[in-house]
Amino acid sequence: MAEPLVFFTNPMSRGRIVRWMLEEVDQPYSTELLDYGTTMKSPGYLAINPMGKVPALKHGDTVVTECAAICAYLADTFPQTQLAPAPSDRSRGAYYRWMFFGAGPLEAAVTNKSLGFEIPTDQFQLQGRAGYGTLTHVLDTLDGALNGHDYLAGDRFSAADLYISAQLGWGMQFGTIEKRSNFERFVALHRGRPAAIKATEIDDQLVKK
Ligand SMILES: N[C@@H](CCC(=O)N[C@@H](CS)C(=O)NCC(=O)O)C(=O)O
Repeated sequence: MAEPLVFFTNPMSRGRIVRWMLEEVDQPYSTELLDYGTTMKSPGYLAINPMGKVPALKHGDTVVTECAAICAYLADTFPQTQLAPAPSDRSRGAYYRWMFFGAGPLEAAVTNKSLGFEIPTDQFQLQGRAGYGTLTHVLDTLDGALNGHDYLAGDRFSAADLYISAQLGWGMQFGTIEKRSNFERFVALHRGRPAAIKATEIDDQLVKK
């Protein structure tokens, strides 16, 4: 019998990324809703994620936290979905590259901007020490990768497209990422997928409750 998938989230969180991925893999899962500051910091949940943050995924006895890791885990656990290039496929390199770029430089640069902290473009020493350089460098790099391309790894949709398009979409919506034509095209393309639409509907309904 298949081991149960349990998804810990709050509908107003990065958990939306994982909900989209869960809908892509199309396996049954149950959702445990957690509230900020209360159940998210309860001893029971801290035993699952000592960070007291969502999202988290439990698959049988396996716990995975961090959006990118959960997406990668689901893609590898359900290879029939073809949401990650196979290990023997050379586009696995690009897949890793952009998954880690999203979880590292992009996430850090955008979070810092949302907190009102940006590395000045004339502070070359600081740029050298910060893994992301500047937000502009990060966005220019992504813009270049997306220019003329619908997919970041190979010629089909992967978890890297999901993860990066979710981040770009949110960033542009909340004003932490400037709107650029390549970003808008990429986000519109992938967020129009049936699984993305369904995931958004589920979380929007949960927010209304
Ligand atoms: N690096 C984590 C970030 C998780 C995170 O910061 N989640 C926020 C919601 S978007 C959270 O749970 N905040 C509650 C808190 O820290 O108390 C990931 O990628 O999953």
